[in-house]
Amino acid sequence: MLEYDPLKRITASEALDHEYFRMDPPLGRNAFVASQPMEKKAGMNPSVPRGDSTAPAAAATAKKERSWNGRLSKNKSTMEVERVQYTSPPSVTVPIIDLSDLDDDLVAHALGKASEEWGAFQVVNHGIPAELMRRLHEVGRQFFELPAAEKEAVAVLPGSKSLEGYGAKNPNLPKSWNDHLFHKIWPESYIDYSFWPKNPTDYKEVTEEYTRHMTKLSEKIMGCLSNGLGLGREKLKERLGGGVYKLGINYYPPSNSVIGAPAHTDINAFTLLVSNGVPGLQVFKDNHWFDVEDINSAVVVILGDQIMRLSNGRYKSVLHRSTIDKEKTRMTWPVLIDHVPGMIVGPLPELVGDDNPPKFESLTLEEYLYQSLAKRKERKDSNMRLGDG
Ligand SMILES: O=C(O)CCC(=O)C(=O)O
Repeated sequence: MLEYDPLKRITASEALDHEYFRMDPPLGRNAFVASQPMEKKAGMNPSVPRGDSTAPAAAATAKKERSWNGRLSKNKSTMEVERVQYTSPPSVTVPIIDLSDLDDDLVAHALGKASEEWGAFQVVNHGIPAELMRRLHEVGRQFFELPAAEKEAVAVLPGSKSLEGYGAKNPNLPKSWNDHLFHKIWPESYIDYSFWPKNPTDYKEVTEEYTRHMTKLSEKIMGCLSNGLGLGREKLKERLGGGVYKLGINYYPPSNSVIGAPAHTDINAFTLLVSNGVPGLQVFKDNHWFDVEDINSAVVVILGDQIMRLSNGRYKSVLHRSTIDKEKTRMTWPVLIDHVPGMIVGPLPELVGDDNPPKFESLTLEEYLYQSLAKRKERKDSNMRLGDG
């Protein structure tokens, strides 16, 4: 099994093999090139603490500030991802937006700004009950702790392109950088319950309740994102055709590997992600990887390629990745929102004009997915021709 062993060199194409199918990697391996080290605290030797849990004292004191970074080795055909500790992270952070603020215009403005500058933000006071979050975590954990044979009862069907179901980590399969579960949750007519676990028995009830809250939150966010573009609140929701919602659960057991989810942008419209409190998500901005602070009960909003296209490039599709903890299991629950099949993925007509021509082609969702996945494959093949395979 190929793992991102910090001390082992891997080729670029091996790294790309780990990219998730949702990735249309505009940065591909450049993502690693660009992730040059952030400034280091004078006197710290970054190579000393790397991958060492027995830890020089500095490792403990700087734990909160720790950040992982990918580094390209001098030899262009190989890539080394190594653990590097930085003690002077940039002082800015992914914006945190309080949704309980009564001033809707202010909230919409903050969301729009974060979407333009980062393509990611966190929302707090979103109205999802803490008890529901606790139950969501609990049923997810219980499912992943079942014996393999029981999880296989809802396994991804062999040869299936939908990727719905349970999959164990497998470097030869797309979207398989970790153990995961993935299925549609909304609208009802799109759901295939055969991929929903029967064990634990309250999985369905909890997931349905969570879905009700997620659709409400997502509609609020779409309203703000529309307003941020100077459009009516319903605009984005209409363009998505109301949206199709999928729930993923990512399960990263403790490991000495550095990277859990490799760098990617999301091919969907946007993603609402919660974690079990073990940090690891990072977003890329201005040539730096930024740790996303793990805030109890916050929902991280990650904008994807579809929103970038709708907004004609005003909103960013953020490159992100996640790291693995050496001691604790990390779990995340992304809810992915997509256009409904048949809807047009392309710049909103209100946002284009003579002095602002469309930056993206308008395609149906199916054409768009086909093209994005084909481009991804092309890049991968070309990397192999360049000898990185
Ligand atoms: O688990 C994480 O922190 C990130 C997961 C992710 O990027 C994804 O599921 O697309």
